[in-house]
Amino acid sequence: MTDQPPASYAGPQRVLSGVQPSGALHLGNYLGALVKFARLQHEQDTLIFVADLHAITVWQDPALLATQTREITAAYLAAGLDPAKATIFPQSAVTAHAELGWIFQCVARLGWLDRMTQFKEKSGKHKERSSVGLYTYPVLQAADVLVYRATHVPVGEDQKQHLELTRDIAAKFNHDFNRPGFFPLPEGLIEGPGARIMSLRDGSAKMSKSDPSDNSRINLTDDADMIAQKIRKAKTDPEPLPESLEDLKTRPEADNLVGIYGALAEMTKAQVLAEFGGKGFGTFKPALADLAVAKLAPISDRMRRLMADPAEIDRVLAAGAEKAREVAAPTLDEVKKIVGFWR
Ligand code: AQP
Repeated sequence: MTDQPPASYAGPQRVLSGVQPSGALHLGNYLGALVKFARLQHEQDTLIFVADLHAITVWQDPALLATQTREITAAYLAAGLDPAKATIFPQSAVTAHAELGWIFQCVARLGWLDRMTQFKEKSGKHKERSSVGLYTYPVLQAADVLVYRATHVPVGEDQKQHLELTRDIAAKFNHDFNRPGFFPLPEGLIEGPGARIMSLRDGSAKMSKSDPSDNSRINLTDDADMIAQKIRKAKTDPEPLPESLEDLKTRPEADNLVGIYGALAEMTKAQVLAEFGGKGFGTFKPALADLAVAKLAPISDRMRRLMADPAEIDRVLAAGAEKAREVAAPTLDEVKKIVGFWR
């Protein structure tokens, strides 16, 4: 009897995610991604990278990119990632991402990429002038995940569609090369109170690094005064906070601030409303500002201290890259064999 490969992925469970070094991190990145990374490292084998290959899909000043990579690493460490538990590394230091990325470009279909809403948002009116990389970046993202055969991907809600694409690519590869179960179909770890933090200036737009208004976001590097000022200026309506979740749904800005309070205090929105329902923003905003400062100030302090010792950050990244290369190599080797490349 010949050995049949298992019909579904039967390998180890593994967590993989990353953040682009494309600007200062904000509260959305922290709650939607970093908090989850720090929790998951205690539960599963966890790899977290700094997505510098993704960052250059839009222009990055070469004189700043390495420093920005160290800054993201400092944010990871300040948010509680421990290099003894999680593998932390720069994406560009593991060439297997790009190699598998190319193979996946030949697996993914143009029609799949045409449906990606993030490209439409990011390229805006200047599609023809966007880099090809910006268009194909979800394919590289599939390679980021699958080169480690990661089974779980903690991300914010904006990445849901890209994760679906990763699953489609994995399934098509497994099918086309008749290797059922070779790649896992990874699951997103998206749910949670910080999955979609919205802009402080517009409750219908997500908080984003590239929003031209700095008042739209709370940066992890903002000091206490700045955080309080941004929350004071946050767009709201004149009504007091509602008593029920139902009434909150029709008030996007209030909903966002209640969600932020809940995520920072580890409370549900219902619990926040039980405390603040019926009270005006004159009461709620100062309470939110105090909470945000109490939670974020220690993180920015730690980031500053870590950034004062870039050599230590480089040691973390170099050691992480070596470990990541070791994990990725056997999968890439096997893929090359499966595809039929000369060896
Ligand atoms: N507003 C958000 N709420 C919750 N999670 C968010 N994330 C981003 N914005 C929010 C999550 O943060 C992780 C890292 O994101 P990224 O830097 O790799 O890319 P991004 O999603 O493009 O982040 P930005 O801040 O919005 O950058 P720009 O402005 O460049 O587009 C991801 O897990 C993301 O889901």
